Amino acid sequence: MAYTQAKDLEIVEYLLSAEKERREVVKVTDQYPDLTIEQAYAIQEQLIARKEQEGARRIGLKLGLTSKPKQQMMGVHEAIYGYLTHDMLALEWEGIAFDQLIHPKAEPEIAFFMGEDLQGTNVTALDVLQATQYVAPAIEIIDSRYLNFKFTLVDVVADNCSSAKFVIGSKWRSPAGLDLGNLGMFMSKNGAVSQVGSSSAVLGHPATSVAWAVNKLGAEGKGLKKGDVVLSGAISEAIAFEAGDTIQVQFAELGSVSFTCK
Ligand code: OOG
Repeated sequence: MAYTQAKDLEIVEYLLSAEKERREVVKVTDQYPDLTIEQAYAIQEQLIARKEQEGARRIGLKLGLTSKPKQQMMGVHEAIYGYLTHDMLALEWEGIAFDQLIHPKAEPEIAFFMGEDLQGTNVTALDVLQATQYVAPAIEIIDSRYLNFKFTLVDVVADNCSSAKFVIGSKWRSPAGLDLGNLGMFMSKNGAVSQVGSSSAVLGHPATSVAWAVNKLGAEGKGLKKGDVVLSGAISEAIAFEAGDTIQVQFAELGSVSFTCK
């Protein structure tokens, strides 16, 4: 079927109902193969606007596909971004309820807390670091609404980049004095190490990843606001988890973050 803008709200409802009813759905491009990336971002924006109508508040941004292996896996050369809303933030000690999710996976990330507004189209990693008040260890829980977690770049953008939940560790640090471009980390599941990596996997430096997103937003006349949180992108492969599993991410210098799935 040919895509027209008139289909946007239908697609938004399709994705939102999959999320609410916790079921996988066939990807959007199966029905609209001609959907473009720009149209997918427009759908994402309407999806978030719809959540805002239902009481959600935007609290920041998340980056995706920021590592070369993940881009190669998808056959793309670009990162993607989506929005974080207040209801995605899970507290470390509360845990994550499995029965609210479809087929969740955990990713190790570095979170940035903005100490200043940041907007523009020539923003550098250094600008990002100067506008960042704190960085902290984080775990993003992605939960694609698509069947078997399989999709094209366009599909995942429309689905707000698989965003579902995130957990932030309690140790927040100023980025000054940290070698944020090369922090070692490991992610374990139930005490067994599953992934090992370095923050350099995120476009060479997580601040480069945040700068990329700011420049993308800047081209749309948008930007980050003081107080926003930004998840800068996965450092390693995502790992699947189920009820009863505990996931922990331990960073050099930044400390650790963990959650248990109930
Ligand atoms: C897309 C989102 C991936 C990341 O940090 O790479 C992502 C996916 O579902 O794989 O959040």
